[in-house]
Amino acid sequence: MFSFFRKKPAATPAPTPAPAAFSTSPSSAPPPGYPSGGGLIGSALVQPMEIPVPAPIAPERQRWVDKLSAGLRKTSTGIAQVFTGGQIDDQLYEELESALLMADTGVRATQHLLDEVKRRVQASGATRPVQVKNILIDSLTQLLKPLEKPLVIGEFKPTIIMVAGVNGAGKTTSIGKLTKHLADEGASVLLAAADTFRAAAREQLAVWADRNTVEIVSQAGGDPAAVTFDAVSAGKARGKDVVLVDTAGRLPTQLHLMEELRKIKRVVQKADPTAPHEVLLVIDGNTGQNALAQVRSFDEALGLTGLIITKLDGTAKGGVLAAIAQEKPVPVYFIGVGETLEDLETFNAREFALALLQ
Ligand SMILES: Nc1nc2c(ncn2[C@@H]2O[C@H](COP(=O)(O)OP(=O)(O)OP(=O)(O)O)[C@@H](O)[C@H]2O)c(=O)[nH]1
Ligand SMILES: [Mg+2]
Repeated sequence: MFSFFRKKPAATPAPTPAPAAFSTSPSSAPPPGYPSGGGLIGSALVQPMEIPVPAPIAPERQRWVDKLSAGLRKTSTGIAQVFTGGQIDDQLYEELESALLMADTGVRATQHLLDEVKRRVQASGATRPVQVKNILIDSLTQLLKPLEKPLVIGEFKPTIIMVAGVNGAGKTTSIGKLTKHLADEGASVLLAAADTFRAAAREQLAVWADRNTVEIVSQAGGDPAAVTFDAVSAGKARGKDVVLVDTAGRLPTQLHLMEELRKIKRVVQKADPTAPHEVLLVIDGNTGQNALAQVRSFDEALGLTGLIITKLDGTAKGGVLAAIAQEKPVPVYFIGVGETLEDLETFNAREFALALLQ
């Protein structure tokens, strides 16, 4: 069973899932029609080809992967067309390069994937474009794997989570969805309405608090750092499991607002020297290559521990996760594919690669 969060302390550490996503090992069964363990054709010893075949998705995740796949369709159609021809040639690789760049995979990640795919196509003796696609799914999975990490709840009580990002990225909505998942798993949550900039922001968070019957700390026209200090203190005093701090949207170029974020972090530390335990950046999946600049700037200001990528429904720029993995691999805790509660899920590299390419 997949869990939304990892709870600590666990009675026994959860076993790390075996990365047996694809049958790439030489000992695995060869594709039909190839001799197992090699065979003689004429005077040449022919080894079975090592062409990865994607393993099936866990049944309980299939619906989610279908939804992710539908959301990523605009990103995936361009890439899928590359593999519709009859042969593997320079044109295929050129088209693959353009398609990956168009999907906002970025120059470095695109080059990495191309090199990797070419190397493995040659090593495996693949002859059909569909085999190249399977190799690409596997290579993309490997590239994205370092981004996979569960959010740990329970190691600290309360676990203080700060959420930041540019305007409209989906911070408040993601906090609402997270609250629902946390509350469903029995965790007590307190919300801090530290977006004191927009009047409607407090109300928006209060709606999520009501919906999930969790407490909220907010002040009309208050200072965001003061609200946060009160919330962290209240979270400790009331024995909450999690305090989620919603901050106002801001651009990394708005230096005074970035300084305000640093101040919020400092007061969190004053209220609880072990905190914040998580500093999350929410990124709109339509952002494309600018997402990398956002990750770098917010990381420099706050020291990010994780990302939430929203709005992967309908984006043509889903390749940006590969760019993040290649250039600034901050873990992706959750991805969002819509506005409803079920539309936020944990990030899994293989699911993402399959949803994008299969
Ligand atoms: N399609 C889609 N819409 C989303 C997703 N996540 C959030 N939204 C929508 O994006 C809009 C902005 O979401 P908010 O949660 O208010 O964004 P925010 O980052 O808190 O915005 P500010 O506080 O104004 O900076 C809302 O209309 C959300 O419903 C998603 O995964 N998919
Ligand atoms: Mg908001």
